[in-house]
Amino acid sequence: MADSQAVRAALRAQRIETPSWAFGNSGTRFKVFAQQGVPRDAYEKVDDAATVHQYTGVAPSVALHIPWDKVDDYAALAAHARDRGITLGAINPNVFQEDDYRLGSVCNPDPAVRRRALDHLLECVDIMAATGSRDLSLWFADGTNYPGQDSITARQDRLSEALHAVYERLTGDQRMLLEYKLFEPAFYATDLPDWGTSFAHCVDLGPRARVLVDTGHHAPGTNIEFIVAFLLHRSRLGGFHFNSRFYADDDLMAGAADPFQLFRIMTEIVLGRGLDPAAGVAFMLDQCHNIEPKIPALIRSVLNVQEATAKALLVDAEALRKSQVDGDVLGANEVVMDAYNTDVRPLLAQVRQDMGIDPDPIGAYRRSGHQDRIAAQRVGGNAAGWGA
Ligand code: AOS
Ligand code: ZN
Ligand code: ZN
Ligand code: ZN
Repeated sequence: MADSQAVRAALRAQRIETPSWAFGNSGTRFKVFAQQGVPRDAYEKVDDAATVHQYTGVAPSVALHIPWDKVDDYAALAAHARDRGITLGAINPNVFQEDDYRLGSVCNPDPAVRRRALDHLLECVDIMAATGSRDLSLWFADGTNYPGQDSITARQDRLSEALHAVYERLTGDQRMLLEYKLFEPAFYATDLPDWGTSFAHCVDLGPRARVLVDTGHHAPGTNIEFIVAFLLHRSRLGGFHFNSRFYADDDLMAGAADPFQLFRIMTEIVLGRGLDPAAGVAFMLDQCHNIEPKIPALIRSVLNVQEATAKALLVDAEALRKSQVDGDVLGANEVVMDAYNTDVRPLLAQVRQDMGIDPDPIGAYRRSGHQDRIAAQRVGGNAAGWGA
């Protein structure tokens, strides 16, 4: 059994970043359902992220999306975040929501469109300097819908050119996280469809470029923990977009559909020392809450990641190693399953008490009356960007 003091210290030190867009109204291509009390601007999204941190103690930063969170003064927004006890996290550029991008952004056959997309990416690097963000999270909707529509390799070259131009702008501790996604919105060939493509570009670029694993972006049946272990081992795992899926990029609450998968991922992280800040793995959520209230849904998601982490920390690494060396297949599997089958809720309640927060974050949030207050105060909340 892992040392319980060390387990508790690791859980207190964990950091999970919330996405600003999860606080706004969202939906599907069929309907955006407006909820009461949603933020009206980036400042109120920061407030909501601070509320999630207040109740969980382990969500001290919020990722921004540009231009959904566009403000005149990013340093002022960063100061507002500091006042509320959090910081601004990853910057997510948007090169998918303009008419110009019908045939792609940085992979578009038209050089003028590529230039426009690149300018936005560079603008986001400037914003990182003002917000104090370390990570630029890049996700491209680029791809093609039909065989023959465009040259697959020419598009790879255009992508590489843009990535190099951005990479050269990074300074200090700034990094580039390159996200991949199997399909959607492109349905024939996505330009960054999988971790291998992303990894190849990152290796070309240099050590500041790392792969971003969004758990919802794989083919059904993909062994995500293998990808995680491989990338971590090569110092190319930049971070996660945690969320849950049944079918594709469903963006439901992390750990909702398959808590065992989340545990398996976190087990590879723990065994590969990926929780150590020196490993440089950013633990972020990428979700949208279309039918459930957003703040408690994000609290729930943070707790789900925390529970998976706690179970992963309980894996007896020494016993596991011994079983592996002995070729004891059943014994090794039992070590992992023993940890998974442990009820970690009492342990986490203790960790929260140690941190001076309520041991029951969801209950405490409900009892606080906060949801009713924001519903009364905030009238006319904005869509996160979808269907706006
Ligand atoms: C899109 O599918 C990706 O998951 C993006 O990371 C993200 O959801 C989008 O950039 C929202 O900002
Ligand atoms: Zn994502
Ligand atoms: Zn996604
Ligand atoms: Zn997703």
